[in-house]
Amino acid sequence: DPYANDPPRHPALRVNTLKPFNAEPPPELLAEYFLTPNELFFKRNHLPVPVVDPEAYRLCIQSPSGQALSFSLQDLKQNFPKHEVTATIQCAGNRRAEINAIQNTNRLGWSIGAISNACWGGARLRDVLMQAGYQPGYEGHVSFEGLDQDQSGTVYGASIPFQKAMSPDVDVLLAYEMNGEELPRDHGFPLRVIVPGVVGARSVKWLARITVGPEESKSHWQQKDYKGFSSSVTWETVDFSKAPAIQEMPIQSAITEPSSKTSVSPGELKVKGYAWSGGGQRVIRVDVSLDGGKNWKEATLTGEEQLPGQAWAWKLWQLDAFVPAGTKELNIVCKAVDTSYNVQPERVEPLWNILGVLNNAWHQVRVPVEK
Ligand code: MTE
Ligand code: MO
Repeated sequence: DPYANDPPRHPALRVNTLKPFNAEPPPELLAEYFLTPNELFFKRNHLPVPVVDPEAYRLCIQSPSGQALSFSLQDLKQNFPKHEVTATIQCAGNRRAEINAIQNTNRLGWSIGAISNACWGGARLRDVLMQAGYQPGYEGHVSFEGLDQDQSGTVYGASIPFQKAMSPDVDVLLAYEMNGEELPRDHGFPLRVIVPGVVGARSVKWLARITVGPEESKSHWQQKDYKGFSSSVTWETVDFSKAPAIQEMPIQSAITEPSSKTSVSPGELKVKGYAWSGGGQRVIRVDVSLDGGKNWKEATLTGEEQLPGQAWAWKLWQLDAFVPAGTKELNIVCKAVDTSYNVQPERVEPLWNILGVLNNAWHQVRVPVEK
């Protein structure tokens, strides 16, 4: 069993698949913490978790002249300033369950928990690339390879534009810490990439190798997955070369409380959730409706203040609502707005796509009201 060495996991996680391990925290725990505790942070693995000896570990980087450079963990911790960034990671498949309910994509049916937030600590990728001899001002891509592999030896890989990797404003990290602790095995021990504001798939875990070149990563996950298509595109007609790889993600929000599995009583009601936007765009407002979108109220946002264009972390939100006696059912809806006034689309149906990615429709929770 290639998964025999996977680490132990928290029992509260809702498991999507065991091998590879894919699991999300239940909604009511998700919005309890601005920084998601490491053991509750969602886990998205395509392959078995590799066993890595931190002493023997080396990060390989190809220099501009083609020389193979290698860095130990010690090098990365001692020779580069430690930088901390609070950043939310969201999987492109977050909320795929709502897409699957329209027509099954036969891919992981994530609910609203394929998203979590942490404070990451590590060396800036920019500093390491400069040390390796790279200078800003090149149009290519930075490709990452993981140490996780399938039985044929295929490793996980992804890439980001070189400009993003080198940007002093984007805070791309080679992280060895998560919420002040050593990076857990499920999250990439001993070293992972964190690309703030960008789809989770690019934040490569168990980082083995970095290469710089004119092309994007040749990996399946860069070329044949994590791309967005029109609803009309089928597996017979799809042309993967036609769509760009997802990088920054669109404005998103969801209701974590009350859950659709409960009922509520008339009187005071707390509605809670999260909101986040890609590319460092700040969430400026979350609107909440209890009647399916006829009447709206503004929620109160909480979270860390981050610089404009560097709002990498989600906001948690809360609305203190009142449910009048005699109400039969609540149809709670939320939608967020970011600093560019990007808003979430109302309906999920037009967002349906073969990969089941990028669902950011208004989130809806229906709950019965007790007498
Ligand atoms: N990196 C490696 N090496 N292997 C993987 O399977 N999954 C990616 C990304 N990095 C993955 C990876 C995907 S699709 C996501 S959404 C994030 O890791 C999830 O990060 P997490 O498990 O720390 O939440
Ligand atoms: Mo993902």
